[in-house]
Amino acid sequence: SKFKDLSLTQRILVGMGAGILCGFLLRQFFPNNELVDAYVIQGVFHVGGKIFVASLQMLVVPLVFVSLVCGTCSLKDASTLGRLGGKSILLYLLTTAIAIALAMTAATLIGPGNGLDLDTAANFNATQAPALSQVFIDMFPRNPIEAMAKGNMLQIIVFALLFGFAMSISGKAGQRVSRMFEDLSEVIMGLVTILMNLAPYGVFCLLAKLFSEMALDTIYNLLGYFMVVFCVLIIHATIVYPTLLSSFSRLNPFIFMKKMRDAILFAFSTASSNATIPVTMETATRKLGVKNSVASFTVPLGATINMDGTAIMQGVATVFIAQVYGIDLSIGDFLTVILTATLASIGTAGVPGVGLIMLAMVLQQVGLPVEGIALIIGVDRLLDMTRTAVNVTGDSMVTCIVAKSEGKLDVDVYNDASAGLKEE
Ligand code: DAS
Repeated sequence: SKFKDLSLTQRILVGMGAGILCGFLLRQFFPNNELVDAYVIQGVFHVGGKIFVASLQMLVVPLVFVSLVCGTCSLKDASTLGRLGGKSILLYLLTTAIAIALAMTAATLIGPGNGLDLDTAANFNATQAPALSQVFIDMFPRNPIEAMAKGNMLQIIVFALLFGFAMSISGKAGQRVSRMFEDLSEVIMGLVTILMNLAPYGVFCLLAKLFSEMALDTIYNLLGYFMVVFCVLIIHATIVYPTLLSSFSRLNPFIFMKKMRDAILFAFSTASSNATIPVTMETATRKLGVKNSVASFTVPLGATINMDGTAIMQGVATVFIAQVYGIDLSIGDFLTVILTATLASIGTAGVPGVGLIMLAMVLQQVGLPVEGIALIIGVDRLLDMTRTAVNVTGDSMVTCIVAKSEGKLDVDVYNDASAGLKEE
């Protein structure tokens, strides 16, 4: 019963700590043990982790569609929507460009790839990320049910915006439907709260499996690359974001980071911004006081097009690979990487490992060997988890700035330390 008395965040941290410890112990005392591997690691941990992530992903489409329809319907006029869209997209692209510029500067100054002769034996089959023009064409769903079945976030966002706007101009019928959607939204948020209680067990399985299989020696001989990415991620989240948040919106960044803990832990454990959307939405609306009409738009949009953490990895990886292959990057190449990585993040969903797929597109743009990705795959999982936590933090930070600028952030709720906790 002591465990039950802990807050959700504390229970998640216990689950993570136990998972990491258990992973290390299994790796230490039962290395290459078929039974342990088959029944414990591939059995309990793998299945448990997959069920946990799937249960979160199960909520994403209904939650995003219903809350965005409600949000759009309550906006009433298209000009507010236009302003919301403009501000959030501009801030998302700006923070991503800052992130990648910071990353490339750090990697160039530190030079983690200089003088390294790593064997590039492993090869990497680069699956193409979509071209930007194709992304804009694909934003409009030919079949909204198909878009939902496939979880195509941008198509769901576009359909929900149109549907919600149509409701707001449909008089009585629209009002009746919107009341139903408001109730549906409440029920789905109730589902989120239920599933969040599964988190300690889910993150235990995810981390136990990860740390029972992680070959730490790959991190060792890629320590330079690993540390540069990790440090820039931490700097971006703890210096750039608080600076932007306090200068753009006068909100206390310490309160923000404290309230973001659950969403950050979920993003880190699942390495998926999309799977974390339910928690990010719950955090933004119930803990940070953001009105649903803003969060329902900026959170799913951010999870799809805003990936500052990913851009940081891509910036460092591009410079690192160029250094390993002894290729000099010109200023033009730097700008190309910044533009390509920022635009590449628009077309890809926030799921595990998508950063590497986009990196292939960036490397091709500057004529670097794509197989250079094989150099860094070994340490990508832990970096993916960390950069996903930064991606989600960036989405929420822009959400707060945009909401505050539109007068749709309840500052009393934001400053109330206990806001949103009673539901747990
Ligand atoms: N895991 C991706 C996300 O969910 C980020 C990445 O792959 O870089 O945001």
